[in-house]
Amino acid sequence: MKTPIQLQQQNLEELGSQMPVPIYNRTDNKIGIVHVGVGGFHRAHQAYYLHQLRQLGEASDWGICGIGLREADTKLSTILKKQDHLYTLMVKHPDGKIEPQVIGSIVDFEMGTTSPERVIARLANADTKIVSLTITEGGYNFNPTTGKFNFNNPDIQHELCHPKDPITIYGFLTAALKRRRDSGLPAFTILSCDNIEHNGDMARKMLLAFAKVQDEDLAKWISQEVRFPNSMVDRITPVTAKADIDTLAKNYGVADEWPVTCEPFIQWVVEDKFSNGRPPFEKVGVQFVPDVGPYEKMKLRLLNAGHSVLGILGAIHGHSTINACVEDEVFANYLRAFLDEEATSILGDIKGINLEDYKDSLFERFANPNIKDSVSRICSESSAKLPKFLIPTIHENLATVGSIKFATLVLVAWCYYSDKETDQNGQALKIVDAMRDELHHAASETKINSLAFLRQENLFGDLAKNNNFTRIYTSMLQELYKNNKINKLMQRMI
Ligand code: CS2
Repeated sequence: MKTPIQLQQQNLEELGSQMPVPIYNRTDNKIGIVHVGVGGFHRAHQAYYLHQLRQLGEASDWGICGIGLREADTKLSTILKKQDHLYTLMVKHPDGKIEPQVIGSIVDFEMGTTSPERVIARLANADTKIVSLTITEGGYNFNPTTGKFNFNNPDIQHELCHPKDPITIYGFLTAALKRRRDSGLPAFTILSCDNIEHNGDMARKMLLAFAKVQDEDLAKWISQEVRFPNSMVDRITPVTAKADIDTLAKNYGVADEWPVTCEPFIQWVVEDKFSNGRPPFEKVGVQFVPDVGPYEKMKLRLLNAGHSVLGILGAIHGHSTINACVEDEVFANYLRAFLDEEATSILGDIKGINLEDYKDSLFERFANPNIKDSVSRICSESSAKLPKFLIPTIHENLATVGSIKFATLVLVAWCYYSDKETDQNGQALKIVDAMRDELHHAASETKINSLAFLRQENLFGDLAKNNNFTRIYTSMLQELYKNNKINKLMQRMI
């Protein structure tokens, strides 16, 4: 094998014979977007949209500076620096075709853990017009049941006492917005791109809750000047595997230490309310609508919830990928039943969307065998995801006396998953969850009290007190704990 070419600006011309590369000038453009939480998803989604615009000769004032606020971001920061912030996006088609291309829209990166002042300065820079976020469902720091800001978080306590030493997104945003206000600069837009219903409204509510305690006047200025568009984002982006890095080196002669893989599908629906301008994203297919609510709800309650249904049930059954789950007829039928009987009825009509077609397309996307999206990625941080993707559907169906059984079995399986931490064949599960210990502790009391897992009110609300729910939950739980196979329980229900 020829030595692969290092992915770097100076090698772009040479790499251009292997795959499409940026044809725009990356050195003299302004940084108009600061993005917090650069993971695979941001690189496959927003950064890709921007890259497409720049390839068209547009948006030269909208370079992206990535920001990492967690130690764990150090690795990507180091790799991106080495690669002049270039990376390869490998779009994987269901027929096995891979379309790689080099993305150049990220032009800088700063770490809040080691260089907080540089991060604040970047956010407070006059060129910064949008601060976008993919800080994950858990990053918003609110109690899922009460919807209130969690002031007990020790990092939040720290930054409230030491505003000059921020740790979380809230400390950094208020420090930067204060600096902008004091120097007469306009505010930036805060654009949430996380899988949370009304994500922009949520970001606003949480930031204002924090800012009010820190500085009442600043909170007032933020509430008047900062716009928080809601947005619905979509592109399945699995965790990069070593095999992807090897494929790039072997088949395309490119040495990229952290490429991103994704499906061909991409969607972004945004409310057109920006404080300080925006790139002409509509030119590359972004939809601007007055109210994102119905689109967000559809995506979260069908796609994301669908993922969780397959993920949690699949994990304890022993499936390791999402495509393996939908290839299994029992799982596919079960998912369809959940979507049709429990998730669709609460959505109502959505302008321009045929929900039957949308659900069909989910099956095609989940079945992409080339993506190999892992069940463990889907199950990771379930304590932040299920209260947004699945549990509200149960509450809404309980209120209207709709069906709840398909979603309930997922909670039962989640209890088993958290208790045993193995699948039903005794294989250890890879559990990644900020609440892993609490979940395990609560679930392990199930033997003594069948409702023990549900007593975590911050996750489940008052489900433990709802007899219509607990009746179904308890009988399913007993079946599963008798070691009946999950697919047999599922089969009986469809
Ligand atoms: C997934 C999402 O994390 C999850 O559980 O459902 O990451 C999903 O792949 C994306 O939201 C797709 O847009």
